[in-house]
Amino acid sequence: MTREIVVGAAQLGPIEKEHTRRDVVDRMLALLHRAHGMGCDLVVYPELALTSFFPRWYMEDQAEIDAYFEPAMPGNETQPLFDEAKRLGLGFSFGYAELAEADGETHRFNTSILVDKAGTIVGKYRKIHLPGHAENEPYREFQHLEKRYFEVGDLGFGVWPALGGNIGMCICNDRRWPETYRVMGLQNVEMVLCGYNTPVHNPPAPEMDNLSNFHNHLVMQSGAYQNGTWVIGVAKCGPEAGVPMIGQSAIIAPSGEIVAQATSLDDELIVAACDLDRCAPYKSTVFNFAAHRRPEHYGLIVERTGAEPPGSGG
Ligand code: CDV
Repeated sequence: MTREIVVGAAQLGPIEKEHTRRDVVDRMLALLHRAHGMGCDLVVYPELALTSFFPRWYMEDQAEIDAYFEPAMPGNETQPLFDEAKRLGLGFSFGYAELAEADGETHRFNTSILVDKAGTIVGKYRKIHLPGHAENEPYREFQHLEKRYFEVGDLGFGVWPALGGNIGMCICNDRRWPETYRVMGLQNVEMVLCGYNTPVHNPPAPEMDNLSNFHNHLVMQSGAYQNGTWVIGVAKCGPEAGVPMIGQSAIIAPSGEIVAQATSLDDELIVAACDLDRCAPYKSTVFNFAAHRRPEHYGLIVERTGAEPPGSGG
């Protein structure tokens, strides 16, 4: 018997400032229903799925900023998604801006959750690789202020037993870093869920703009193959607030091959039956970590030269 998870990658098109949570949840429910009709077990939505990608705007007023955050999950607006997914027997995952209270202090994270078929949140991840900058940079056509609005995630890259497999999460920029997949690979991950908001244009490095789609797939396909895992990459895409963002959401097999890919820049569901047993041949041969990986010989402890790499980030 195969260990199969039928996955729906639920790409979202643009969400504008004036769209309410209710508007967005209605769109997510429409994709959920389509996924149910196609026999899905799990529906994966993008990073910061509930609102427009607000780090593109410089804001100083904390109340204005906090209007993009969720103080509770589920909250009033997201409860219908939890209820309907549970009624239909579907697991799901999505990203949101999390307002968390701990030890009398307020924290803000770029977060994603994994919800099982019973409607229970079984996994939470807080984005670690926050791209962009913390201060207004007026030279940019649009800002990327994740470093202003979020703290670095404090939960590590977890892997959870769920839906019959080992499932991990990362968020957008995390997918560009090999450590992301490897840390989960070392925990025997079989499926990595990754939502993203990626503008076509990168203000500090415009010469890379025409490679945006290529780099998106390059990193996820490499991460899948090098760790023998499925990777589900899901975009929020299209011209949002006038900023074009890439789509090409993809379901990627442990071979590194793309088995399903979105073709629009709008709300779209792509579906694939993901056999988790396709991970084992990679994990037990080419990427058998115990047999072949030699971290003790990698020379990780090096004397610092004092030279810092050029540039301050993207
Ligand atoms: N949301 C993101 O993390 N976006 C980055 C952009 C800024 C490059 C990404 O890596 O896609």
